Amino acid sequence: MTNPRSGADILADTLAEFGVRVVTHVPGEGILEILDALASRAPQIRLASFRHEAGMAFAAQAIGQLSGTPGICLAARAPGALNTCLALHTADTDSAPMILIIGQAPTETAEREAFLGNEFHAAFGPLAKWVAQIPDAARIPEFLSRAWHTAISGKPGPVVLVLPEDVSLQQKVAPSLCAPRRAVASVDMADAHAIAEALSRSERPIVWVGGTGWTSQGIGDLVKVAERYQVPVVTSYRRRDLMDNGHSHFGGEVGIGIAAPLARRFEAADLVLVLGARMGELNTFGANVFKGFSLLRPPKPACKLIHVHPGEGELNNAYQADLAICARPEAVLAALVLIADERRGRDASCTDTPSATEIARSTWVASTRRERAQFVATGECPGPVDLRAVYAHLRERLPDETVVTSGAGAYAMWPQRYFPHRLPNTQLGPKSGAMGYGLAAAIGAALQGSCDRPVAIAGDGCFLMHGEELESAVRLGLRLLVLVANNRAYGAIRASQQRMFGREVGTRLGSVDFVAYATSFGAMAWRVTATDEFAPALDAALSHDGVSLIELVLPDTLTKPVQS
Ligand SMILES: Cc1ncc(C[n+]2csc(CCOP(=O)(O)OP(=O)(O)O)c2C)c(N)n1
Ligand SMILES: [Mg+2]
Repeated sequence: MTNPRSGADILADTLAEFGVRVVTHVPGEGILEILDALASRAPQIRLASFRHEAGMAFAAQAIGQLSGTPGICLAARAPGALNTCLALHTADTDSAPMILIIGQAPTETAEREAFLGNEFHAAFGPLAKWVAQIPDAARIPEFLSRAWHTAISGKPGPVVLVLPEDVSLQQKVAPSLCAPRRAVASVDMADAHAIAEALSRSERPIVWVGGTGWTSQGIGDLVKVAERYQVPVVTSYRRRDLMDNGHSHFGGEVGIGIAAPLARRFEAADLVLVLGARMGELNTFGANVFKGFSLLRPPKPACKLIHVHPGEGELNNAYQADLAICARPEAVLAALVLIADERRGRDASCTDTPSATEIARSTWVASTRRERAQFVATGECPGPVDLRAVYAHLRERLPDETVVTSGAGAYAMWPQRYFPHRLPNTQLGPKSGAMGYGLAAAIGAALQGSCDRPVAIAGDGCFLMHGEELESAVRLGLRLLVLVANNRAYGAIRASQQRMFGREVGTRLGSVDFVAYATSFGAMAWRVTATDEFAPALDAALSHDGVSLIELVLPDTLTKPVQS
């Protein structure tokens, strides 16, 4: 464009040119010009105002994770901006692309301890992939393009752009740009053949998938690889949606709460092929131990380890892989499908008698599946509300594409065990362990249009960390459902205190009337005190064209499911 425009207009135009459809925010000093400019791009860009910066940033994180392109949020100067820290940390741990744009005090006040100012490089440097202050309105498209690329490339994550007020006001000529496409590292065919060979020679392999940005082609190829090579597939913590949990080759989920038989499978495995997953502490918890790096022994596990990840910084960290490949997992899966098809064509004329290795591998797949089926069919839930029945019924009633979110707490381990996912991008749960995430993430999913009615599952503690966003959801006219598992306690922490000290300190919570709380914001709400009250409450909640909440009244002592 050849006409001078204000910095705020250049930013709004560039976001529109990049295809951004939603910008979340809490208004305030430093971003008033930007909000005003964005308001004139409606309805192409929807501005969604939140009650708390954590809420708007969690929502942007969710949009980024679901869409694969950066979720965009706007925060006012220091107090607003600094409220987003946990959401940035969550975007980092969850590999979710997002861009936080912060209004900054005018440049003329630099180094004078400006009111509401902050040195954002120092504050956000450890949390974001890149923090940059834009010095000139003419360079806004350039900075946004680089921020976009940085957020989606390698291991996706959060980027922070700081825009001083005077730069928003500058009148400059700036270029028009399109959003940069993800630069995809492809895989060397020799490496792909080496992986195919390792899978074919293995008797007890595990394919472990994780990470974000998966294409539908990649999800389809994953199933083909599982079936053609006869391998069980497990997912990273809170990425159970990467494979249909009902598939004959789905073996479960690693991370906190891993099923004991699955952990034993890792001890017995002769090959672990990791595709897109991060091999940090969270994903390597052992069974019944709150401790990472137990699933596989660092730095060199007993089995052969092949690790594929698009971010080179994720490779050869705590674990040294026998083969470390910097590539998108989908590229490797596509190559493996190709190799399997070629082999099938070549071997078509030969007799189809399976080798001893192939028989061993099929037996391994079937027994992994049997153990998984047993894990989800067993266990008990004491008290008048049987959470097993609640989640079974919820699964039955919700469409497969429903996005289900959660935060942190013992309550989240019930859906983890008893609520299966069938489609990709239907699960959002913070790998950071951020309480208060679920409702805001569900709002993000609703704004993104990922499904008709996202469902947030929260504990009483977790929900009230950002329950105020119910008002945002009602005001924004969204359809969503919140389940609050109310045990009047920080139950997960109380359980740890009981285990470690034999007593509890500061983990008992007061009684809250969640139905009155929700209705005060304009939502509809129901209380469930016995299992058979859940189905009618859910019917009513799902027939409400707006925000619904169901409080599940649980025993004080109820925490996570007990592993058998
Ligand atoms: C923001 C934040 N603060 C503190 C914690 C520590 N923490 C983890 S779980 C938990 C209790 C969660 O309580 P609730 O949501 O009621 O679930 P419950 O464990 O009772 O099922 C706490 C305090 C955390 N993970 N995140
Ligand atoms: Mg609780």
